[in-house]
Amino acid sequence: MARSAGQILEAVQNETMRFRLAALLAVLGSSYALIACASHPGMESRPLERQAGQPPASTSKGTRGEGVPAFWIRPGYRVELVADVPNARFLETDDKGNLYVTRPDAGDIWTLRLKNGKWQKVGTFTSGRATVHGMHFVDGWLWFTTSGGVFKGRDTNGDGVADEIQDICPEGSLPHGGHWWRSIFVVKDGFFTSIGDASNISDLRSSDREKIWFYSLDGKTKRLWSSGIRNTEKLRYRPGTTELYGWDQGSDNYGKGFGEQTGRMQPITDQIPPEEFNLYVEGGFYGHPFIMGNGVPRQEWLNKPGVDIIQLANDNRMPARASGPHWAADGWCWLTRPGLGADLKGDCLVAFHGSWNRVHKAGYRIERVLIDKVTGQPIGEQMLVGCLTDDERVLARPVDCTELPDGSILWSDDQFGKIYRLSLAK
Ligand SMILES: [Ca+2]
Ligand SMILES: [Ca+2]
Repeated sequence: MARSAGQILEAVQNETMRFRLAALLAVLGSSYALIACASHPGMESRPLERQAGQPPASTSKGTRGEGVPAFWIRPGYRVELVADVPNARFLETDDKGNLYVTRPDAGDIWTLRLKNGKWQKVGTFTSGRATVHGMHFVDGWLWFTTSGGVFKGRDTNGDGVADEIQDICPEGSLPHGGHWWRSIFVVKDGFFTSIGDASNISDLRSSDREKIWFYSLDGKTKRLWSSGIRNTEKLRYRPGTTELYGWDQGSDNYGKGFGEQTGRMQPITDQIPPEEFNLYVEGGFYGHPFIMGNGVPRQEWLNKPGVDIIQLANDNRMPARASGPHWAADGWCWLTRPGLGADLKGDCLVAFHGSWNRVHKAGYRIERVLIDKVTGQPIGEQMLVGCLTDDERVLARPVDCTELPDGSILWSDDQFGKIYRLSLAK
C-alpha cells in the first residue's frame, strides 16, 4: 500500500525520533558507565574532601614572619621561623634557656639558645646515638631515649655539650625495631617509657612490646603500667594532676581485608581508625591490636585461637578523645601558661605529623585540644596552624611542640628541618 505524504513524513519523524532516542540512550549509557566505573575499585577515590578538616587557604587570617611558608594560621596568631635544624624531631627546654632538639637520623641532640630572635646552635649535647628521640629535663638532668636505651646527661660548664652521661637502661636493653620512638617521662619515684608494636597489628601480649612501663629511677626494676598500645611517643601528666596522658597512633590498612586497593580506593581505611588521646591508668588495656579507636574490632582477629574478641572489647579502655584518622600524633604539650590566650591555659597542643595511609592527605597541623576546665576532659579540637595547601602540597610535617616561659610555643618540622614559634599576634 502506497503511503501518503503525511505517512512518509510521520515515518521520517519517527525514525529521527528513534535516532535521537538512541543517541540519548548512548549518552546516558556512557554516563552510567562512567558513574559505575567511578564507584568501582580501580578508579579514583572520592575527590579531596573538607571532612578531613582542612579549611581553604583563603580563611587563613593569622600573620607570618619572614621565611614562613603559606601555612593556614588561625586569626589572632602568628608563626615565625626561629631555627634551621635538619631532621628536627623532639623538643625540650631546661631551666637555663637552652632548647634541646633530637635528631634520630644523625643520632645526636643539639643544644640551641635564643640570640636576636633566632635559636642558634651552641653545641652538640650528645652524639653517636642513632634513634635518639624522647627527652625530659628534670632537676638539672636531660633524660633521653634511644630505641634501645634510656640515659640522662648534664652540661656542667654551660657550653651545650654534656659532660656527664649515665646509662639508666643501657643501649640494647630495650627492644629495637618496629615502632622505635621511645617515650620518656620522669616523675618523683621513677620514669615511664613506652614500647610500641613491632609492625602494624602484631599480637605481642606476652612480650615487653605494646606496653607502657614504669621503671625505678635507677632503671633496675620495672612494672607494667598499661598495655594494648600501638605507638605512643610522648607521655606527660595533665598539669596539677597525676593523670598520665599520651597520644597513640592507630593501625593501618583496616579496609584492606574488605578488598580495598591501597593508595587508590580505600574508603574504609581512609576513615578508620582515629588517633587516640589516652588517659593511661595503671593496669589499663587500650585495645591494640584487637580493638581500635572507639571500640571497633579488627576483622583479622575473628575466630583466632587464643583471641576472645568480646572479652578484649570488654576490657578495652576507650580513648579520652579520638581524633582524625591517620593524622599521626607524634609530640604534644600542655599549655600551662596563658601565652596563647587565657582561655587556652590547661589545653593541649598536638603536632600531627600527617597521614601516609590515606588517599588524600590529612593531619599536618598544630591542633588545640580543648580541655573542660571543670571536668578535665578533652571536649573538642581546633586547628591553629595547617601545613597543607588546598591542593595537598606539604609545607611542613609537625613533630613536637613545647611551651616557652612566655607561653609561646616552639614546634618542629622534620621534613624541611625547621623550628617555628607560635604566639599571639601583636
Ligand atoms: Ca659541657
Ligand atoms: Ca585504643
